[in-house]
Amino acid sequence: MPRALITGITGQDGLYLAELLVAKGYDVHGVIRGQNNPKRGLVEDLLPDVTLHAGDLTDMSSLIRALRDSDPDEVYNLGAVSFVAYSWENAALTADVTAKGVLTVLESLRLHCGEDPSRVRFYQASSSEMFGKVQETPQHERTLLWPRSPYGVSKVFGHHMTVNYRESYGMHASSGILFNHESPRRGPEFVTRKISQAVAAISLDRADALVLGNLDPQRDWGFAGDYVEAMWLMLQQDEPDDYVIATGETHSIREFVATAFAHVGIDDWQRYVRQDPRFMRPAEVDRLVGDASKARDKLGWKPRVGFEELVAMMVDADIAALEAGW
Ligand code: NDP
Ligand code: GDR
Repeated sequence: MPRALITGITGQDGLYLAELLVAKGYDVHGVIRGQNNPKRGLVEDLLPDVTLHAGDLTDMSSLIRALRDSDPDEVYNLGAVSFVAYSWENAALTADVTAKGVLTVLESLRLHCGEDPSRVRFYQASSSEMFGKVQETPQHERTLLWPRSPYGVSKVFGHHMTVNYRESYGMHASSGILFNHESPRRGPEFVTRKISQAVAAISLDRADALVLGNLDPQRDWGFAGDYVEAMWLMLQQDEPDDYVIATGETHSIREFVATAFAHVGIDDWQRYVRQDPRFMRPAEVDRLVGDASKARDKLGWKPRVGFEELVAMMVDADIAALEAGW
């Protein structure tokens, strides 16, 4: 039975990845932080066979213990301060967790592996935010990185460290440069979930406004369930490598809003939407669209869920949750 250790198991991707690995017959372990993490119950209910280890990306000894106790074949580093807007308010914390945390995991793993550095395979959750002020379109694995936020800068550090540990020590370390991926499990601070929750509430007459920031940015949005499969595929390759994971389609926030309202039969969505400078960012990433042809050719990966299906899935899930009184 293969064993996997996941950091960030309480997050959107951690939950989908853990489900995928359990379904594939893995013995799954997760790192959980905090003395009374409110998401522990969620993980335990959803994934009763998963073993949780107390740990934090800023605490190396906790990671060494988690590695020793789980003895994994594969490590997926998904833990991060992942909300871009928050990263300006907490830049140093973001650097500690999202940047230096990657080095801490890599170094713990290198020590854990001893004589055979490629014994445990490693996945780093890199991001399309590294492309930031994009230097070419669509973005691919060799596109110049130009991050626009403390989060993006931190992800660039983690990405280069992963490549560096692969090149320096021969570790089987791969980096997935994932474009935005969403789901009904997306945190409510991210724009897609904020929209789906508000549209669901408005459609049930339980709210009358949706307050957003900039409606012009464009994102390449896919479904998180599809994207965790790409993470797993990367670690099944003989050679470690870096891969862009994306749909190749881009839509503006405005289009996401219009599609979500249209799904509940509201065409005059403008009457519900207000803009507030509070949600504008000091530097914006205007337009992202990824070229995932390397992943398609080498991993045989392609996305299954399209844009409209994704929007409908999220709005429907939020309507169901409201109706069920969750
Ligand atoms: P989430 O924000 O949903 O999850 C983040 C996870 O990181 C949570 O489990 C959180 O734990 C954990 N975490 C935060 N701080 C620490 C810490 N100090 N020590 C240990 N764990 C910590 O993110 P997603 O699931 O959406 O994303 C997963 C990864 O992929 C992240 O690294 C993100 O930056 C990256 N990424 C995400 C994309 C997306 O579109 N979703 C696209 C590209 C990259 P807790 O519950 O305790 O807060
Ligand atoms: P992003 O996701 O920054 O792309 O990072 P987010 O959903 O937060 O923002 C997307 C775009 O929407 C604009 N926007 C708003 N955003 C939020 N959160 N709230 C608003 O009210 C709002 N109004 C407009 C933003 O300005 C931005 O342009 C996500 C995270 O998951 C990262 O961890 C990951 O690396 C990247 O995706 C790829």
